[in-house]
Amino acid sequence: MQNSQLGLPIGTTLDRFIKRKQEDFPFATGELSQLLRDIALAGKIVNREINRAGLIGVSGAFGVQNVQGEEQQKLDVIANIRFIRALRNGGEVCAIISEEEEDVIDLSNPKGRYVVAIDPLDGSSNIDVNVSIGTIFSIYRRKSPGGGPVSEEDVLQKGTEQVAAGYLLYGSSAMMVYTTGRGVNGFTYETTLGEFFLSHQNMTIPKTGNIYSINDGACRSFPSFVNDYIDYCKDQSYSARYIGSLVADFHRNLLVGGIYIYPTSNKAPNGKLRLLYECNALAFVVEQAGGKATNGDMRILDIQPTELHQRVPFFIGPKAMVDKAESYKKMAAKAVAE
Ligand code: P6P
Repeated sequence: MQNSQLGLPIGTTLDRFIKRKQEDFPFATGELSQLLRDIALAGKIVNREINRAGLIGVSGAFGVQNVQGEEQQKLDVIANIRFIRALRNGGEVCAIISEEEEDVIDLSNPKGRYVVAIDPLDGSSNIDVNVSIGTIFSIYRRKSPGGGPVSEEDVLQKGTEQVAAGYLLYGSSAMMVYTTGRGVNGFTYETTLGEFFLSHQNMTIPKTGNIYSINDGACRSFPSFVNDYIDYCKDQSYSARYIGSLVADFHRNLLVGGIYIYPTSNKAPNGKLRLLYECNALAFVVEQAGGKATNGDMRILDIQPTELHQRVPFFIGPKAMVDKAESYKKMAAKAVAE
């Protein structure tokens, strides 16, 4: 073995990266850095629970439906508790919007400058079949003056107001991917050291791709333009890849190029995915990686939320692929107008 191979650098930890990037923000006071660390810590804990779910009796349904009318899995509840506790104890957050909570959680923290919208465990129906799942988070600044209760203006903010966003992926390896508006970076969890290490620096989505991700089983009730686009993908011999776990599907498409679509359907007249704690975060990440995210008509980040658990149709991927899908909507509208 050459000397040069002895003591190879182990790379940059998430903590060191956050601190280094904080220096890019001259007026940063370290609170956002601490908040990102709090999220990473909760992610480590949830990852541990997921990895041993089958052994400690926390797989399977919890036996309660959440506000969405979806069957809560035990790990949904555990992840929700873990992230709320980490954010509350971290002291940087004044309010939390969670998929698993009907109302905003006001932490009554006068010092909390940030609002966090989170899907604690997305894709949890896949837990028992050992398919990758994830956590999705958005971070906003509090708008109203500190000290009083949080207000609607703090909670229903456009995606353009995000100061940071990202996801944790509990997959073949656990990862944390996030942006603070200056590019996207990915960190892989080294379990023996209990640290996230920088593994994917300045992530950019390919200009195009040959993967399309959509639940084709629902195509009978898709808008016609969506089926026209799916036919186009088939004519191009694209690959259909759909795991049924948004974070896993998005992460793959971010790395190799592909479009993910959750359109309106009979079962989901406004689409299924939630604007505040699923779509806005991934839209921020994909735009920072050079991609695009719309509801089929307008930029996701420009949508003014009107309710906490608002759903939107979701088209996300390389700009060229999203534009192509939208061109079929425009053609369909033109045909109707003529
Ligand atoms: P369907 C999981 O419930 C989720 O929110 C996403 O992770 C996933 O992409 C989608 O729903 C799957 O929904 O209707 O295709 O089963």
